[in-house]
Amino acid sequence: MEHIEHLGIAVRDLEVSIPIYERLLNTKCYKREEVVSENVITAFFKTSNSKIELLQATSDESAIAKFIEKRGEGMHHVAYSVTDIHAEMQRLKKEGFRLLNSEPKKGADNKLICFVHPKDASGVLMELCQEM
Ligand code: CMX
Repeated sequence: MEHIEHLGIAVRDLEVSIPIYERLLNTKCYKREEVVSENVITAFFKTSNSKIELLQATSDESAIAKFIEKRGEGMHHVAYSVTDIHAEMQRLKKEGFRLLNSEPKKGADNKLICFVHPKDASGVLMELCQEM
């Protein structure tokens, strides 16, 4: 695990939340991207050395829709940058962490990603991400 690559925030409506984050961070959203496989649309913000990903569900089946229904809008996941996602997945598996996907999948912003169950990380959904 290298550094926090981004923080993921679940929102109901990007049209509402993007302007809020633009005013809050004093920077424009630099990218919007739909991840069809995850049923989400994402919007990204960068500050000097940090990145925020807003996530809006595109269907009721989305993890984001379920999360918001249960817990409301807010912090959804913490993503760590890794150089070798396969090696890191192997290591975490050996350490007894439950991985939520058995193979890395393609995420937003040119990343290969894998999630670790929040119940194994003190209530925080963790994401590994490797630059593609
Ligand atoms: N952070 C912390 N806890 C979470 C959570 C989250 N993001 N999502 C769910 N939980 C908690 C629930 O509150 C619940 O806790 P309790 O049992 O104490 O109530 C527990 O985890 C199980 O949740 P659930 O609602 O019964 O199970 P779900 O079917 O919602 O699955 C999870 C939860 C994490 C396994 C599922 O959301 C998942 O596989 N997530 C990974 C994929 C994902 O999140 N994709 C969207 C983002 C994509 C992207 O970044 O591009």
